[in-house]
Amino acid sequence: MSMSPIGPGGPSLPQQRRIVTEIPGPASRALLERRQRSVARGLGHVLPVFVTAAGGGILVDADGNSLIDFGSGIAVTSVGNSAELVVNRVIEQVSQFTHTCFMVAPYEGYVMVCEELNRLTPGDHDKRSALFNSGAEAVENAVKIARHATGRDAVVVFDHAYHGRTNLTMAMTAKNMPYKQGFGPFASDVYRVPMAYPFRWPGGPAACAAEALDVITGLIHTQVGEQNVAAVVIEPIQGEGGFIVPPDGFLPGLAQFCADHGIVFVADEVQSGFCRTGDWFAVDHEGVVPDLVLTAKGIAGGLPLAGVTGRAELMDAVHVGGLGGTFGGNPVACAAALGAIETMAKEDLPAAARRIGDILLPRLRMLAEAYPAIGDVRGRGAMIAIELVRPGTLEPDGAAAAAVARACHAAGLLVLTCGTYGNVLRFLPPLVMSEALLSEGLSVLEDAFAALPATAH
Ligand code: PLZ
Repeated sequence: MSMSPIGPGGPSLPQQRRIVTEIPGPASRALLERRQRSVARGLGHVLPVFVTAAGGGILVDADGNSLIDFGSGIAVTSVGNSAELVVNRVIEQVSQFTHTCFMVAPYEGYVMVCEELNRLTPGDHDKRSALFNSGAEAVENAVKIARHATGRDAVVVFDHAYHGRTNLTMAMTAKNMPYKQGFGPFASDVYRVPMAYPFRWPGGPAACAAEALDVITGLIHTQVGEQNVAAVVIEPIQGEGGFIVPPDGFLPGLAQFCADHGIVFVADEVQSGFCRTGDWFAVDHEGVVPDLVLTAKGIAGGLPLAGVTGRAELMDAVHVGGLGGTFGGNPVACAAALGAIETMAKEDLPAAARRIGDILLPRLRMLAEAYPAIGDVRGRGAMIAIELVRPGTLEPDGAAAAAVARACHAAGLLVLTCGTYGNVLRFLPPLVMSEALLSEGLSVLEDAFAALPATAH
């Protein structure tokens, strides 16, 4: 097969911002009108430009605008959009066969992805994996496995957590609007405890790890009972909830508590995994070895795939036929994952993510000095955020975050917001983004702050 890029997209797309109409332009606006008449209102858009091609860290829209992508489709296209090895493997697979259903007649690609997951996830214990379609499905299945293996019901989750939009994962997700409002009743036996959130911890960041562990283990003891807890599920760096990085020592302490009480420690690495934070997995930073690791998003370069990987004795506790789904581990998605993982290893994308952090963090810290509305600069690798507040307070300023995001969008930089209070701007560039493009994106962001009304800073 030819290794030359195939489409108008892919890595050969010029890595340059180029704005030729207002954003969104007339072609996108016309499509948006069709969209309003045909697509359910419940699906929102961060930036309503209709994409026609994408490659590396650039999105091209229907009006011919080229935008810098600091979102990666919510942390998915870490290897770049339409990455060469992903495209080649997908084309090869899609022309061989598209689907059999792994539960009907298996194929090697599924096994290869599981072998890779078992090899790459933390710990050298015996592991097994199972593949699904989405992050939420991975979370659902982790809970099924943990409950089956322990014979216990309770699941412990955290303030600011995001785990998905299915019924069980809505119960596990913290934020009401827009995720849960009107969608109950929710699944039972889900218990929420505080998150170690250094910026907002009442006792201050230095006390946060120890105090949070005390509060959490105390609540579990008094309100749930350790012996009833099947799993503690945590995002090692929280994503939708605000890119909250727990203080050093917190995750190891939590993992130890779980080990002491026979609780399955589940790391939801759906957003933080696959090189995003500068390690293959965010828990690697402190050498934490979860019992189960959940992956999705970045695993397959943009195709839908998710995995649950963990201790063989937990994974294999489930009876034959107890796990599955029609499309889970689809052969095309598996081929894409193999191409994405090969790219991550070949191009050393953990190092690329660290380099991105080294470029973003100093510039953002300088920006925070100029604009006291930036209350916190945080993150690791290429999972970086700034939290906006009313200057000199902890009061969240979601309006300022929205205004900055709007100004960035108008100038051709796609940024995402997040956070329980909607006041966090997050930066998730593809890990292959060039330094020049990163730097230009930061300049657009700096201009957006300069254009904020003075009352906001
Ligand atoms: N766990 C940690 O970040 C998905 C949500 C976008 P799915 N985050 C993006 C939205 O508004 O729907 C996510 C996550 C973590 C689980 C999930 C769920 O993954 O693939 O969206 O189901």
